[in-house]
Amino acid sequence: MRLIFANRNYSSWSLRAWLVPKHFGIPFQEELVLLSGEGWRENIRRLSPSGRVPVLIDGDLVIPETLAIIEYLAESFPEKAIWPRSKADRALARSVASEMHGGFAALREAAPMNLRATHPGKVDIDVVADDLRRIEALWSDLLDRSGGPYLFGEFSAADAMYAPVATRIRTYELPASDAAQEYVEAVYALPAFQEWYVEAVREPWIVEDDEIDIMRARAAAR
Ligand SMILES: N[C@@H](CCC(=O)N[C@@H](CS)C(=O)NCC(=O)O)C(=O)O
Repeated sequence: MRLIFANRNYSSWSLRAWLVPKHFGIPFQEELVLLSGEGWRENIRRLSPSGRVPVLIDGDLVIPETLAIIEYLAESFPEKAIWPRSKADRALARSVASEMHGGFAALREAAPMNLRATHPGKVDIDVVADDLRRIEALWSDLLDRSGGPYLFGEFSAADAMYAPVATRIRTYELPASDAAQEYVEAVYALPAFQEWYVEAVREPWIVEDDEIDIMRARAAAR
């Protein structure tokens, strides 16, 4: 099984899909593609029918889309609690994972994942306030219910989906309650996350569209 993913520093969907097999000890080959440089889009298109990564390749099967990759892994390795064990928790975990997948566009656009950077005060909080409010409420309900440290107690696919949000809170020093900060720390403390992070901060490539200083300069020039 091969997982093709993009720049560890910037690619939030890649991080989500990678954390699951890595945390659950599922063997897979890793293949990095870049989101910059000549011909990068064509290169991804050659490997992924959607032209996007992550993409999981298992024999003849080529699966793009993060949630589909996670479901495929969960079905292939039912002995691993990729989704929580209880039916009610599984329903809630899938619900918040879908909410992440389809939502929070303002936060994703205004605060791109950038693991190696520290950019306090550069995100317009008014733009992301609604998304942050909902994420805080969702995290706090689930953490109260489970007792933490992860959304359903043990780390699950739901946490993989929200890990990039945790990094945005840290990178941009977004306002967050104590409980949310504690959750951010739990994400950073996960050994699989650390493995990704250590590699991410060493990457030399710059993706201009995901650099907030460049985004702000472009917006100011408009
Ligand atoms: N809906 C896709 C989104 C994947 C996605 O947008 N990936 C970005 C990298 S984080 C990408 O491939 N971008 C390439 C492009 O936009 O051309 C998923 O869930 O996997």
